[in-house]
Amino acid sequence: MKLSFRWYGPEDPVRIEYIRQIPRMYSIVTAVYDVPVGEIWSNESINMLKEQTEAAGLHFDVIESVPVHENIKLGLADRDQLIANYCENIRRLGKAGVQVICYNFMPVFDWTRTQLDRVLEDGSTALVYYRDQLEKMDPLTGEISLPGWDSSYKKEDLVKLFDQYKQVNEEVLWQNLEYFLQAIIPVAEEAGVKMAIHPDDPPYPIFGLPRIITKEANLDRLLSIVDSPANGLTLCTGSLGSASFNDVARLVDKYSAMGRIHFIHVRNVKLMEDGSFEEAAHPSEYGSLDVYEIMKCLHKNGFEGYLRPDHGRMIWGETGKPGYGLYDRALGASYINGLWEALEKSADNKEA
Ligand code: DNO
Repeated sequence: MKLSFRWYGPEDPVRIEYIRQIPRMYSIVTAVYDVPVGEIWSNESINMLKEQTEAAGLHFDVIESVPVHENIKLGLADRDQLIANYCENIRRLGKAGVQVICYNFMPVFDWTRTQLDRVLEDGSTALVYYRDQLEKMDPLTGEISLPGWDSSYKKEDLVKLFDQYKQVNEEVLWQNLEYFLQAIIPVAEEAGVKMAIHPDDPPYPIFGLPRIITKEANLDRLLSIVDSPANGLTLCTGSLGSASFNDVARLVDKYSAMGRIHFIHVRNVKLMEDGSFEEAAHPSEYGSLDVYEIMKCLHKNGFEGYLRPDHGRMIWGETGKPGYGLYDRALGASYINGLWEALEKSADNKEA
């Protein structure tokens, strides 16, 4: 397991030097943010990030994300050009030594929450998704956007996009994903890069938009579209775990045994009866996921991919990007390190 941490580049209030001080930290997870979605990343920007990362003593191995332009997801006429740009980004990143590229195929909205600063019992604040709040949200106002997203839309864009997506049901979205994968996976193979799709968060359609990277049958389908190690998963425990139909530990076991998890986001989530959920501190007892069991499955299957602690709460007075502060994510990393050491040592004991 290679421990990693998301860093939003020099603009991130969390300094890379601080990330380095987290025990066992190995790689940065970052992206080029100065280029609109769909365009080619300059070698200069890529190399600058690489240099900054390496100067801090960390690896530049994981990109999250190279975002997919909506016209690719919609299957519009200019998709071939956009896919060609995407392929060029894969090549450039491969050349810079990048091992894994995370991306998603969610129409319009990336991960979605209804409140970013819900005060929990201990005074920390967390991101939450409450059904009753969701029902009151109007996606067309342009007010829904999260500070961790790679892209955001203006009101006019949204009205147009919602209209265009009227033609795209789940099956059409699958076809568009298939078209995309058939084009990019051979390029990734050649560039020595592993593509790792992020599941939809939450893992079901919202605001009438289709979502397909949601559950086991669909993950199987995704992996079978191009049966290559370069076509893999970012297994996000919190995203898949925010629906009770997903048994996350079992999915981790299954796909890590197949060698198809290249990147895993570990966080805990507390599910409510009505399908609402709250993001929770990483340890198992705070949420609905058995994080020990998840780590055990990775360990048993000899997981050598990248793992990052995912969203944290805001604690100790920290302010910044909701979900992406330093402190609680660092606590998450330490907890994960502790579980991993225990797993390593108990395996040694069994062998002895
Ligand atoms: C949320 C993140 C996602 C993820 C994208 C991948 O915190 O995990 O925004 O980066 O879905 O493309």
